[in-house]
Amino acid sequence: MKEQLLQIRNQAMDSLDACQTVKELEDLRVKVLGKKGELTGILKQMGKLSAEERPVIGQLANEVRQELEGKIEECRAVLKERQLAAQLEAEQLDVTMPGRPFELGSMHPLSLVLEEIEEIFLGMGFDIAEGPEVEYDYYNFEALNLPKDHPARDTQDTFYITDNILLRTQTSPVQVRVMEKQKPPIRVISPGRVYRSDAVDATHSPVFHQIEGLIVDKGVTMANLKGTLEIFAKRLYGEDAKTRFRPHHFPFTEPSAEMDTQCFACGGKGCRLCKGEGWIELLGCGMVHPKVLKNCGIDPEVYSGFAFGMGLERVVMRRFGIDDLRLFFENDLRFLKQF
Ligand code: 2NM
Repeated sequence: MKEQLLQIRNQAMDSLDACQTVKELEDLRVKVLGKKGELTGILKQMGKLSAEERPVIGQLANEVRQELEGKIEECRAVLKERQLAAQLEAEQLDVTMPGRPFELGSMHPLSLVLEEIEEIFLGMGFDIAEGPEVEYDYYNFEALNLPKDHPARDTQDTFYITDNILLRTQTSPVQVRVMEKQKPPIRVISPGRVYRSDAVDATHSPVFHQIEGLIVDKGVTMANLKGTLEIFAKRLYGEDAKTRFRPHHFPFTEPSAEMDTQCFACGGKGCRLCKGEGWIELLGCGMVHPKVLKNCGIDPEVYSGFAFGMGLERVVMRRFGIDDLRLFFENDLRFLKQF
């Protein structure tokens, strides 16, 4: 029996050294030390032994068990470590690999100049107001003193959605909404997309951008209008910028005017850029018509105001020497990357 025990021990020791995985090791442990294992098999035969032999063999069996258990745990630790090392090797990340390349975008030229203009007016105490692009006929025309038979309401210019709903042709409806909601003093600009049913060419697009402005308070005069817009022109084009006002007509203002800036290319002598005029139109403006104030719930006997409006595209085209409006809307990266 002693021989058997030693043989089990020696065989198990050899098999242990050959184990490659934790699973193999566990199988071996069950085979030798488990409830139905080799060592247990020996112990079950202890009854056959004499009273003298029994404690000797018993002690030996315990020693073999302890020795094997110790060795198994040793092996288990080594194998676990080896397994972890192999896993870490297999899942290694190469942190020196180059990342996926990406391209940095740039501001659209319209946004670039719009932000600049917004900053100028914010600096003069204006707020920025926004409103719907799909608008009621009332806000786009009626409230602004454009009667039903006015040529600017012609279906040739306006995209109608239903009889009384349309795509706004200007951003003034935003200002009508501000005047309805807010008591004077009012000082807002309203930048945004507007729509006109025009065929596309180098100077026309069915969608373009306007910036309109409005001040309403007690005692606002034409002098305030001129002063404010002259300062705006100087902030936009430099302190040397020269301006002039010409009489004009808009249904929503009375009196009305257009403001020109002296051509910066020729200094007013007349050139290709200003078409020989020496001046370039920048914006339309005027004192808000009393009927418009009244339509918006503001008493024209107490309050007065001035308003103005300009097209963003033309300002940006002049700034960067862009000769075709379509470039703004075609999203050609060769164009956009230049800004
Ligand atoms: C322009 C020219 C002149 C204008 C008028 C108003 C409102 F809502 F107050 F009546 N907003 N914008 C206006 C006046 C716009 O654009 C060329």
